[in-house]
Amino acid sequence: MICRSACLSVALQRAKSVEMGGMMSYFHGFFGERETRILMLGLDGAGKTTILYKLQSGETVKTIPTIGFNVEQVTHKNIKFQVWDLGGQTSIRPYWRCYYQNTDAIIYVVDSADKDRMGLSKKELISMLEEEELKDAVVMILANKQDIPDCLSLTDVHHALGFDALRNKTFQIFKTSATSGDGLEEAMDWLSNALQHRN
Ligand code: G3D
Ligand code: MG
Repeated sequence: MICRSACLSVALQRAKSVEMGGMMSYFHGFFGERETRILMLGLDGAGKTTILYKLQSGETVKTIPTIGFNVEQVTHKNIKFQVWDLGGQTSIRPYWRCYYQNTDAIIYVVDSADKDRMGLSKKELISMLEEEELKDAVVMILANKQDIPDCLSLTDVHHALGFDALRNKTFQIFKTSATSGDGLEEAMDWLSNALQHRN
């Protein structure tokens, strides 16, 4: 019931997509008529919204107010990006499943400087990857905020998240700084290639 109303909200928003260009053009055309669906997830404050704005070129990101949580969404031609915060809200998890179906890729964003919540970020990543609907999705992890002094290195972030949940996945981890944009192009390049070769 809860899930159905959240899904309805997505359906209603579908007509109001936002045009964007920039790095999204990486993905265009690979799937022909089929929509490419990418979820960007991570704890609040990890840098997801900043990345979303960097990826597209100056257009407004649409926030869909759904009971319980907000989903940011941008759609460019046949590529749909959906973004929301993970972390501790077990009561609203049923909503999330509405957005999992037909997901091609997950971008999981980690604040490399938030050492205190690295364990929580790992826990959320593991629970998400256990979802049946996401089992075939390509996974890209962004160790973000690499510009902050004393942040965890790429290797340290990888260790902190653990390797078990990512076994048997098409997976890669990149270091990024969303504010400067450093590392984003390389990461998106890998993702578009991984998606292309998967089909
Ligand atoms: P979220 O959408 O995952 O919740 P946001 O995260 O994109 O809103 O980012 C949270 C804060 O972190 C923002 O700062 C943003 O500017 C900052 N941030 C995002 N990415 C980076 C990065 O790579 N380096 C640094 N130094 N900061 C980053 P404010 O001050 O607006 O809360
Ligand atoms: Mg945000």
